[in-house]
Amino acid sequence: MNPNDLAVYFIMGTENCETDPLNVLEDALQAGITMFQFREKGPRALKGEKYEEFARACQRLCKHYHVPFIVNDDVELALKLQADGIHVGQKDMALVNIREQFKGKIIGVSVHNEQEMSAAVLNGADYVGIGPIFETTSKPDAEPPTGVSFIKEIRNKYPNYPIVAIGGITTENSSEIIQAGADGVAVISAICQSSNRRETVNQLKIIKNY
Ligand code: TZP
Ligand code: MG
Repeated sequence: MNPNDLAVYFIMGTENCETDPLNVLEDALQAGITMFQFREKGPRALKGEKYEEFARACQRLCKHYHVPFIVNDDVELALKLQADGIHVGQKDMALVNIREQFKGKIIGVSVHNEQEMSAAVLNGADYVGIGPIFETTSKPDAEPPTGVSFIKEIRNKYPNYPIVAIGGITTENSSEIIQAGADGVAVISAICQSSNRRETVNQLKIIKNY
């Protein structure tokens, strides 16, 4: 995959939005996000037909703006919709099984330590999401924050691997994240809760200067 696609990776589900989620997504796409992850989770998550309809509507928007549409966790939905890719955590379906079913698609994996990182690389992930880097309020069961030093460690070991950092990333700390070696930032609240998404996305999109 092109690591530049990870520059501003927006993740969202209805639970993350105070206004119409499709408006939030379109706003974010217009503002210039480079990748989108459909992550419909939590107590208010849509189910059944409504869930699939919402996913298809998000996918249509992403197609219109030529932004990759990635599905979180749900292998069945990703295959049914022929999404551009899938993102899985450590507790989701094993990477080796997923690769078989997603030939030519993007596969992302969340990693929290070096062991998980080397397993992800070995098993053919196209990119890794590392974090949470900072405290986050968007994922109640998140692991403890690693701090930016973890990005540096991983980048030193894997100089060319596509890495996106996640967890508590804001317009104030995104430059620190990129300087530490990440290809981009994955965010929920920074964009969902922004009152000026164009400005937010511009500020999150740091040009790599190394
Ligand atoms: N995985 C690790 S932290 C996180 C996920 C999905 C939530 C990130 O949300 P925010 O609001 O950008 O901290
Ligand atoms: Mg998961």
